[in-house]
Amino acid sequence: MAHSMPPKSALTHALAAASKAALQGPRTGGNPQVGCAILSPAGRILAMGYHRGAGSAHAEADALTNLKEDTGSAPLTAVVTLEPCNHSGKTPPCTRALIEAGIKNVIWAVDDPNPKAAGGGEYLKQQGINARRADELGVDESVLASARAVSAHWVQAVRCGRAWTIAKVAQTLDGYCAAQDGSSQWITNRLSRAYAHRIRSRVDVIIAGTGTVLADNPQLTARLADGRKFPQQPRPLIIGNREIPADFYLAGKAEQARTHDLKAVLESCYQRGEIFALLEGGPTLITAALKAGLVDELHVYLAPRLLGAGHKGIGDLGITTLTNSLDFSLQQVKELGGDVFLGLEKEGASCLPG
Ligand code: AOF
Ligand code: ZN
Repeated sequence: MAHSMPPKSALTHALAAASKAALQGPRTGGNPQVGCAILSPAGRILAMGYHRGAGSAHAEADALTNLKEDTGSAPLTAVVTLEPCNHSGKTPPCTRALIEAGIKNVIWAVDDPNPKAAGGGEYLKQQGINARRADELGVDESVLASARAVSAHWVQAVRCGRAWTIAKVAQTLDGYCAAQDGSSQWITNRLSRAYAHRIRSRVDVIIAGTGTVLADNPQLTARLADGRKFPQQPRPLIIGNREIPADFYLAGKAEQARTHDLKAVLESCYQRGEIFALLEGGPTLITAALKAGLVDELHVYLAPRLLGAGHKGIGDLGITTLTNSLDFSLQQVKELGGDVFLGLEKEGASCLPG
């Protein structure tokens, strides 16, 4: 039985607010970004909360802490971007916290794919709470889509058991990442490089092949133009068998996965709580990742120059006919001081069921 549910428009507004609040939490660190709004029976937002990362209060608990108004026995509603958890992990179950706080309606946008925490909705129903997923309630579709987008990468990482993988390619208009003599610093301009560093600060782990490490001696840190480091640094990881000389930046600083099994490496990243992996290069690693269907997101930095020959940014994918092309959908186009950035996501073929 519905306990005086707020009107649909108020639920839509609350879900939009919860999605916005969720994004205040950290993207990296293994836990999802989650936001929560507590509503009065009339649909007024009484409190907001969001999750501040692994080990800290969940969004629901944070919102309940922020609920200062004495609402007596009024039947309150919680609107959450993710299904409330039903487990004791680093924090106690949110289902119980919501019930104890006297919440009567619980609405969420996305089912929790984590088998350890899932089932919160069912449990709430068994306890007599009116627990419903937002799509059953006619909440505005575009607001629902934004709410799903908040945790979509985390959801896919949990379902696939591997990190969401971004591949980066910096190349000329004709697809070269280095000239015939191997010179490659710098194909793209300063603004492109600054943007790429910002992306580095938004991932958990940054992976480079031994070829690139030996050729470029990179630091794989996220830096501002003046050399200062972003507060959030990705973990550097080298993949491949070749030895890295002791006088290289990453020698002794980065772990080396002495394998070519990228899938296993991405699975072990997920196991240690890393949700976003950035494949920094080079072409061999990126090409192998594309061939293996492991690239979820592709970042292409296009410099307005031609080389006509040289080393391709992406190598032979073993595709011989157009119908077998690897297709992406365009998410973002950005002009960066004459360079063009394309942010793309893989079409279909994800490990999501259905
Ligand atoms: C979060 N924040 O706001 C919600 C989450 O180890 P724990 O106790 O922090 O539990 C993490 C799991 O709890 C997470 O994988 C997800 O399934 C669920 N919900 N997690 O980090 C939140 N509501
Ligand atoms: Zn929880």
